[in-house]
Amino acid sequence: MEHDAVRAGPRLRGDGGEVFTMTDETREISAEDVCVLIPTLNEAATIGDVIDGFHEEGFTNVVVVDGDSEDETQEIARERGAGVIVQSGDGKGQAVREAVQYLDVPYVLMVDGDGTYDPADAHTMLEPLSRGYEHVIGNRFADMDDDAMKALNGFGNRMINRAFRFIHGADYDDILSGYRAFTVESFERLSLDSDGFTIETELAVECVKHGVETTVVPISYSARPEESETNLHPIADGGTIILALYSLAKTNNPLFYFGSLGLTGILTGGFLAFYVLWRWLQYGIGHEILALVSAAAILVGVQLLMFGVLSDMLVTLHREQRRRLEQITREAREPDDE
Ligand SMILES: Nc1nc2c(ncn2[C@@H]2O[C@H](COP(=O)(O)OP(=O)(O)O)[C@@H](O)[C@H]2O)c(=O)[nH]1
Ligand SMILES: [Mg+2]
Repeated sequence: MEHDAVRAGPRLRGDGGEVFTMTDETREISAEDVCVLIPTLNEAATIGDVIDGFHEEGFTNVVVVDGDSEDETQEIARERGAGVIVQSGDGKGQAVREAVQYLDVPYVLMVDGDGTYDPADAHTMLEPLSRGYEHVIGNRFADMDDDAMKALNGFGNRMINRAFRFIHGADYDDILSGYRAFTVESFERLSLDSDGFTIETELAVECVKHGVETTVVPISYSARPEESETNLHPIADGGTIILALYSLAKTNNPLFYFGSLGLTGILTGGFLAFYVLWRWLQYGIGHEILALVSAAAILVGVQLLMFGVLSDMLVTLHREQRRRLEQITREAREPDDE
């Protein structure tokens, strides 16, 4: 198991230490090999400066994937020399998935169009890719302006990161960060289907699941300028993100997914059983129906728990096999190493 833990980055499940299996050679990443990908929806206030910022850092290939903005976003982007794609569907997730299909470079640097991320951090973001990492997350908590995140959003973010660590067993510090650098090849290995703001969550979970070499680098994060407005609704989108975290656990950590359902059943049944027993002993009143419900809840709960244990075994075996397959593929690709 420890190799699996390795490929998924540092894990907290206690199933192995952190030993990287990457090659020692580093490859130089030139700016031409990178596409700066900016999903936008009504970002006219900031998009111009964001594009200029990346041009100044030496990135000529800047692509804006727009969700049919009602303001001047598309015109400004074209004026500043960025490529503009209009997404065919809705949501940031759909936009990013669609845009990556059109790219003909090996590396993508994805960033918000709202001016909250710093183009000067681009090189920090890309550097790990030159060492063989496949996915890089910019950690906003490393250097965040005091007013960049509302208290509620900050709290929600921390809770979500904690839940991710617990459920998916990897510590990525800031899974909801919009600043990402990745190889197109690793992106294509992930099975992504989220449309909206769950795309970052799905990226993080899929990286763990598919053993994408992932790392985190510190970046700075500032507030949106006054005249620009977020598209994110903290309560609704926060809820969707937490639900996504949980439902993605089905194939990544089934013991948690089914186990938590099972435990809920067992605890509810146990509580009912206790109540029925107490009423009968104390007052001589019998609650047949409740007793039946309690027994059913406990039975279903135990079954779900067992199902979780079995699925966990399947997932573990599957990972083991995938790791072997990957090893064989690697060895087949480098036959003259020995
Ligand atoms: N193409 C596209 N971009 C979107 C959509 N919704 C949000 N975005 C962009 O995705 C980025 C992140 O969204 P933002 O509102 O900044 O979310 P926040 O950073 O969590 O506050 C911004 O550049 C938005 O303009 C959408 O439906 N389509
Ligand atoms: Mg943003």
